Amino acid sequence: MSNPDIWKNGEFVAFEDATVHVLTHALHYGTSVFEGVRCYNTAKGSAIFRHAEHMQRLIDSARIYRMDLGYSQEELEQAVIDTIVRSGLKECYIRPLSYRGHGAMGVNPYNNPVETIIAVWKWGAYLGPEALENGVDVHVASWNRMAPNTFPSLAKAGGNYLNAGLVKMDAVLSGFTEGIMLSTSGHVAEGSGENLFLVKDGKLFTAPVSLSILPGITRDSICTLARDMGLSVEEALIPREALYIADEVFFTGTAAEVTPIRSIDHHTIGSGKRGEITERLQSAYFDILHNGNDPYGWLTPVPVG
Ligand code: PPE
Repeated sequence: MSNPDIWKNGEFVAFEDATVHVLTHALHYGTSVFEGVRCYNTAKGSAIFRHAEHMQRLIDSARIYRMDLGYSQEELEQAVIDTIVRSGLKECYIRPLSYRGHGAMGVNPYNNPVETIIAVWKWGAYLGPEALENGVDVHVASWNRMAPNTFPSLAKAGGNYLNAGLVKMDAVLSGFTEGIMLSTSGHVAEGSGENLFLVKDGKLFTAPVSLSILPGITRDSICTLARDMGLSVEEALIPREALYIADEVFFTGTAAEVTPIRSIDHHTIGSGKRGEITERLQSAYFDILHNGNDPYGWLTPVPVG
């Protein structure tokens, strides 16, 4: 099957034709904002997980960077649905991206048109096929998360991922699956493409948004699921060494879903197996995504196929 058509500035173009000029502003200065969303082939039909929240975050990211997308949230939501339907994919990863195109060179982003594309593709388990069950081996990254008031972390911007890419390359070169970033204050922040939760004595802890993390939509979903199970969830300043003595640690993200962490800096976490609370939260999360049980109204049906 050929690659799905890409939605670009309101029209569909063939995958091969969805190109940009080499003087595209975003290539030179990182001036793009994007989203990562998943559509699941649930037992009740294809559905996008937390579609409105993702499109709202795209709009917020654009607002922070003074980019006028030229589309309403409803139009963007519909464009995503149309792109999926056209692809025929019952299940896919969705990548909306808005960027400063080709206009005037120089740092000043004004005078470069804002372009928007939506691409979809099949994307399996982000951190490896066995990661969801067996967990991943990670280390604490030598690169920190950006300092507050440098790069806005509430914007999911292309430029932020230069930092994430350094973290990921270091991890891979050292034989780990992922790196955990500390904040500039030395507290546990998040992974290169995931938020992080720690479980200690039956309670969940995760970094506050003020540590320059991306406010993850999966993070928010897991907080809700955990609280509704009667578990305590606290946003806290987590010291690095608390990771080593945690009972359970796991990543959350659209791509990574809920991935257990098996070891950190060669310290085995808990028993070295997926923890009980991690497993309960994973099951609750997948019950929505796989079985289509949706008590929170988090699924948007997509009439595909
Ligand atoms: N932190 C970062 C830095 C991040 O990139 C993501 C998502 C998250 C946390 C989790 O956010 P959310 O998806 O809303 O729960 N990372 C996206 C991109 C991954 C990629 O390699 O590309 C994703 O998971 O879609």
